[in-house]
Amino acid sequence: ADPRPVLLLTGTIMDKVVEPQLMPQFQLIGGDDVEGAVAAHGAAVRGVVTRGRLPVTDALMARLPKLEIVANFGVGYDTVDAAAAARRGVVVTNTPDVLNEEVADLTLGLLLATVREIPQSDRYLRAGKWASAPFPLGATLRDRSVGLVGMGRIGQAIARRLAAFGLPIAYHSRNPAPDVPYRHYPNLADLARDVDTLILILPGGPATRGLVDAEILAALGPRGILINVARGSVVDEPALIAALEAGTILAAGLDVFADEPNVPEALRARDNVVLLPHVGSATHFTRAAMGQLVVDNLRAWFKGAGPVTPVAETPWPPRGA
Ligand code: 8YV
Repeated sequence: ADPRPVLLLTGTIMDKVVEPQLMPQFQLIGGDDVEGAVAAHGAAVRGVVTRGRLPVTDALMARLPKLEIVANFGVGYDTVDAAAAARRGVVVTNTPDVLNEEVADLTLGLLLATVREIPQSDRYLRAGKWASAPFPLGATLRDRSVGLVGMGRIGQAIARRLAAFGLPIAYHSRNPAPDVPYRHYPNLADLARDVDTLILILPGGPATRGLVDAEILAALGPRGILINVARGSVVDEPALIAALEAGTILAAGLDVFADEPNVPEALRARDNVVLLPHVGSATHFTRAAMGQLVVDNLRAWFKGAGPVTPVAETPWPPRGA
């Protein structure tokens, strides 16, 4: 029998970085046919590698009795039931830190694109409208103050950039972040009322579902600009569309959506939104680093050295050990 540990891949992970490195050391199953692989070999699976397209639920883990580790490609692991993994003694890893600066770069790009209407200006020029009239004057960053929702590692990288832009910064998160000089708001509605620009960079999942709703958008107000580089689930998307249509807020820049890759026509048809296809970390450089961290976690785990980057729900060594 093949002594290599069996890993279940829930789809393609990163066929130029991850799979070629795993292949010599592991038996890879799944990919295009997860259901078939689980039905045939579920009892042998010791690791799951996922990119989040197929959720790693408690029900899936129940069919993998030898499961030890779920390695998530991505810092956000809202598609993995980490609490259930913890109950089962399964460690979950993600890919933190290696994408902080990349996502923060893209966030500032999306902020500038939205406030200064960069894609709209480009469309205007291409449509041949420049010769008849200059592009209409619009909003600025110069009179804005920014509220970050989430002040984790990526949030802090965004805040450093905003500080260099000379913008006032405040933030909301469940607990104040240590060593952060900005004002902390325990209540999101209060933050939304006090700023005119909100940037969402917090984890998805049940705890934050629908956090930005009609009330928060109303508090942000008619000058309001919403930037979301977190998860689509954090925003009540119909409420956002209604707010953009009614002028409750001014504009939005979105890299993430409720039902990716499906983006509501109501958003696609609007001119006061900038829409990106979830590209926050999507560069050769950073995706390679993320892929390498997935590989490093699996290699470390299966040589008995523990995970490199376990998530908060499954600390290593385990609590009480
Ligand atoms: C990836 C992300 O798009 O890291 C994350 O949380 O959202 C992205 O970097 C995704 O996880 C995998 O494709």
